[in-house]
Amino acid sequence: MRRVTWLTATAGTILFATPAIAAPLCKGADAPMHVKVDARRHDIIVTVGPCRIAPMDISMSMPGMMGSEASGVVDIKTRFLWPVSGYMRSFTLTLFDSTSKVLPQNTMHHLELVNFDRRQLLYNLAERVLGIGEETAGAAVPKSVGVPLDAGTHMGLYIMWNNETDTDIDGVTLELRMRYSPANMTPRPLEVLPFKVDVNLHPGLGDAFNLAKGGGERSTEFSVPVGGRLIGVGGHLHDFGKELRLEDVASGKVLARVRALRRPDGTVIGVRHQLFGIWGRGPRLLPGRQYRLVAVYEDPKGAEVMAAMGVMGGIFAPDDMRKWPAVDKSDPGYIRDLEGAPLPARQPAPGKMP
Ligand SMILES: [Cu+2]
Repeated sequence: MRRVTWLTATAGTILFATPAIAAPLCKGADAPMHVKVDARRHDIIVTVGPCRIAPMDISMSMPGMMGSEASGVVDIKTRFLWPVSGYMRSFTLTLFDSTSKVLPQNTMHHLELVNFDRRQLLYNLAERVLGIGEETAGAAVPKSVGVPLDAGTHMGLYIMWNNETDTDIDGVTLELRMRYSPANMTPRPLEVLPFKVDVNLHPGLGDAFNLAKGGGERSTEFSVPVGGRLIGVGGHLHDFGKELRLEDVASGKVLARVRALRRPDGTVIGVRHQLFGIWGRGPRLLPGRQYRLVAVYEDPKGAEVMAAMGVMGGIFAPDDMRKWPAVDKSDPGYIRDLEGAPLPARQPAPGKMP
């Protein structure tokens, strides 16, 4: 508790002491960053800033597309070592201005907490422990569950700002507070890891796709290298998205379904989550069996659907953590996913996908 107070006070003092000097733009790996452990509360507090946030480059944004997905541009890519062994189980995100006043959540467009040392269940890509969008301020899982993380794990914090005004926002500090269960907790928490399937995965190049007039479906098939149970699913869809379905290929049975919250014109407000409970009836995924993710789109006005996306995310409890495949950091896809690929000078006109 004392350490937290000290941290806030220090940030405030520095900022008040230098009111005339603008904070740096904080590009790439170049951002002031601090990692603190509040051992009494079991909190890890990561702060980034103070940073100056430049107005968004309008030429980078495309209608219906998230800025980072369109351009591959991430403002901040800081790295740090995870400070303590345990099981992460909740987070809260707060943004402050130079006077320590809380800023609206949408000052940040997107944030990712990356674990470079562990791959994703389906892909040899760095694990995304957290993904926080403009509307997410926090989330938690019960104490009986947690994401295992060891002290010394190579972590990254990727941040994309969102400044829709035409002037700089100065002195912004981002605070990500994560609660963990200690490694020696008894009973030991159920180990859970992020689950992610993308219907159109192209690491570092963007996962958007187009659909014919009125919409349609896009799907992908996959298998899992280690069995386990899904204890919750959510998803990511763009405008005109209707639902994401996880199916067993052989039986055709729908194992999980998440629906978009839509306005009558088809614009998407959000995607509903489906929680199965920790010891509940969540679908069990078996190694060697084929599964299918289907993304469904429908435009009520019957226009072509441009720049759609379909990603199911969730929480996966593996049957045997020791069977989790090792990450290959030399794989070109792994590298490209983290670096992003430079865009060609001119975007080709979006055409129909086969
Ligand atoms: Cu998207």
